[in-house]
Amino acid sequence: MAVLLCSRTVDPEPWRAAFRAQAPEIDFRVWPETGPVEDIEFILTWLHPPGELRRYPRLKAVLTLGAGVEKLLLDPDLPPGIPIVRLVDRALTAGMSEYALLHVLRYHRQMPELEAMQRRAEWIDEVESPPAWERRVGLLGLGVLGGDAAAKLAALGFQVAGWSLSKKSISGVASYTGEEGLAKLLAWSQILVCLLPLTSSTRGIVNARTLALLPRGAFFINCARGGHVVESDLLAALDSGQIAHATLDVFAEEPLPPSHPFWRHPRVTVTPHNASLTWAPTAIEHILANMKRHAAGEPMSPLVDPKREY
Ligand code: NDP
Ligand code: OXD
Repeated sequence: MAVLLCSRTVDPEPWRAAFRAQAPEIDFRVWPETGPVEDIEFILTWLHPPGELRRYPRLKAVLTLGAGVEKLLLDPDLPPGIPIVRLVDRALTAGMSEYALLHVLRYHRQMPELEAMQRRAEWIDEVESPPAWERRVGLLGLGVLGGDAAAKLAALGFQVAGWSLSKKSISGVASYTGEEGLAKLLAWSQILVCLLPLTSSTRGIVNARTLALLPRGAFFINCARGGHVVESDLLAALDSGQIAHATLDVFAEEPLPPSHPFWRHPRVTVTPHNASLTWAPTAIEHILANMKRHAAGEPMSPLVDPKREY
């Protein structure tokens, strides 16, 4: 039995080290040096060459090395009937919550304004921020990442609500579903954080219509995918003051082209798709646990449903 890391972009060394440290008995291989293809039972993948995953006759599962699967699902030649397991990595989850908290707190404490005051060497007495419990934070997506961020924001004292397909029960977090729920959540949210997967239902969900539903002067944080946002609509909303400021980690085109207006917009913070990254030493725990589950005849988790697209 062998495990193959198959990616055009992932540095194999942290994975080699993690397998050596935590599962030295496993024959760990790195594409394109696959060895005999019939040995490969599990493939770890991120941006694999399309069609490649069909070459392995004894493949038991494909395990992703990232949370988003929209690019994986674009491969028209995925091996039929082979389960795809999405990554859940406690370091990735913790890192994403740090990003959400960092930028929510930055808006809550009016840092963009304070930074502008510093640039002008301007001292204004008593710039006041309301207490956290007066601030309403909405999350699009209450899954592994959105759910953790929501719980931590609630623990800080913010009013928190989220939107998902199924109703959630997270302490201190109101749960909305459906089109009506989305409209209610948007009308309520002073700070909106996007942590949805990119699917045909969520592509372009942040657009002129939905941005107009937010309270005037709302803040927007996108740490999910660039495809969730109609960028020209967001720019118009920033320019009209409907959106006071946006923090964007992900873009329709990555790397963000040097001429893109987001780079220099006075009310946009850009980060280079590093809101949170997979951390091999912890991610391997989830991968090994799923391999053990498979060996014990138990279901692996979370399974990607290609029809649902996440
Ligand atoms: P999950 O699958 O755990 O959560 C997705 C959430 O979105 C769930 O709550 C789901 O609802 C909800 N959802 C999906 N479709 C809809 C819909 N049509 N309407 C309403 N709600 C919907 O994903 P993760 O939390 O692990 O990851 C979220 C995304 O974060 C990833 O897909 C990826 O794109 C992005 N990401 C970005 C990173 C970065 O560095 N910028 C790093 C890692 C991830 P339900 O719970 O009912 O299924
Ligand atoms: C992911 C990402 O989906 O890094 O894991 O964007």
